[in-house]
Amino acid sequence: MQELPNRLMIVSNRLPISIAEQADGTPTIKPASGGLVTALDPILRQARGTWIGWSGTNEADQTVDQLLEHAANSIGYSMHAIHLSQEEQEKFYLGFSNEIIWPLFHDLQSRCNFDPSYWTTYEQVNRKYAETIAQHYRDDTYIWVQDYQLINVACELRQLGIDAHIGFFLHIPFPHIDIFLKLPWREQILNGLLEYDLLGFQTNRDLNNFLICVEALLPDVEIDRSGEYPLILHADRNPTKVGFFPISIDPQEFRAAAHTPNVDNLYSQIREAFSERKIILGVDRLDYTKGIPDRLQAFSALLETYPELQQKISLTQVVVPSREDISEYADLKQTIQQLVSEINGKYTKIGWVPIHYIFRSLPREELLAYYRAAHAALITPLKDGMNLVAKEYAVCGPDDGVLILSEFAGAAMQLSEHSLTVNPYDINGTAQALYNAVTMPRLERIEHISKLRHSINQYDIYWWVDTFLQAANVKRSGAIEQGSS
Ligand code: GDG
Repeated sequence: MQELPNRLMIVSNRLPISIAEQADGTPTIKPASGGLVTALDPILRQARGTWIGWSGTNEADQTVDQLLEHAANSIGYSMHAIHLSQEEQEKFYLGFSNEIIWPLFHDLQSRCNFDPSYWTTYEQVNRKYAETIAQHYRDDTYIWVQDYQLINVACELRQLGIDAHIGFFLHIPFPHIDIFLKLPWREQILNGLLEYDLLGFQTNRDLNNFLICVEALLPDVEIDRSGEYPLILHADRNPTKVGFFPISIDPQEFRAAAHTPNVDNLYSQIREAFSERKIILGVDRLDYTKGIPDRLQAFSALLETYPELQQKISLTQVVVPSREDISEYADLKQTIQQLVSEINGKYTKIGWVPIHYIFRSLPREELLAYYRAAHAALITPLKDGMNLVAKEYAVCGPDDGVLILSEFAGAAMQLSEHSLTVNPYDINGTAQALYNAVTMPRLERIEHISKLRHSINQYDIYWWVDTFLQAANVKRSGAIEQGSS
């Protein structure tokens, strides 16, 4: 029997760090926060872990390697940086990843730019990741690759002769076959995915879409559905196990962080500024998948249809800048700004502005204070892998808050029964859901939010990590169980 893995290596597009300057100007590494890092941190420490990803700096900047080496002791596991040239950042990250896979997998094929040179660079950069993995990998390492930028990593590793156990988790949706077929590199992408031993999707719908594509496009493979997880069998390589593993948050940590004296103070300031008005909250990265313009129009339709709500309700929309180097994103920013000013121009009255628009990343404490102050969260992506904001609001928001959620967010699979679900393309339907949210009896609201919390407590981020690693036959310590397939 071959030597079995007992180390864990996480591979993601970006390393979970940011580089900050100290008071004297020297650069230093700051570990990033966030659900994925928090959940993986203890496992990486136990399993002599390694994290591989792009540092976010330019190719020539070698100081990051030294900084990472020094930081390893305080972080508790090692990190290794991938260096990307300007051209690679443009064609791999902005190009293939974010002008092809991202829009296509979110059902927005008209936004794709199928530039053939993007694929070559995508392959080349995935090879770069594989080469770095190969340098730091040992026979007993389990390699867990994250997300759509790195689909081809297992394929590249196999070509380097690495016969490791490799898992992959797709954080974004997997599209319906009618959309997937448009991809000029559809066979390469499917074959690339089948080089993994375990593939994880966010929802059952994504998993089924994937299986349908495999059956239609790769007639030589067979799917065995007899076990807990479907197995894709190939003639000439290891079987691929597939499953869905909805990602989540650490609800205890969020609740505690939302109730510190600093957040209490910010919360009071927000409540005072809005006096008795109800706050509806939207929080998104700047992205055309998030449905922000449609949402603004729905809010406008609410004010038009129910004028009695004017001056009694406000929308606070936080938009975090993202990918502005891509023209689609720069255009979206303009569209949002224009809609906000049109709606505010039309409805503002003395002492009341209908939309409070925040275009920047808020400090976490302020975001949590907004969650607590919001009567309802309006989360209406056109399509979303999961949407963690929905879970964060349900946990941190008021005990009688309301979640309004797009039926096309992965989170709806778990949370739709106790939220008001909407078709985000239906402006009047979303306006009606908003009306229902502000008029819903308090007891009903309390009951719904407590059921949402119960579900999120049960299926938290630790459940996600455990379930994936169990499916991979990896124990929490990182060791692959003896005798497992
Ligand atoms: C991808 C998939 C999937 C937002 N604004 C601020 C801020 N945030 C934080 C939120 C939340 C995170 O950013 C956003 O997570 P989402 O899940 O909503 O969306 P994506 O970034 O698109 O993530 C998605 C996810 O991967 C995980 O698998 O759910 O479907 O697209 O945690 O709290 N944080 C701070 N200030 C802000 O202004 N500090």
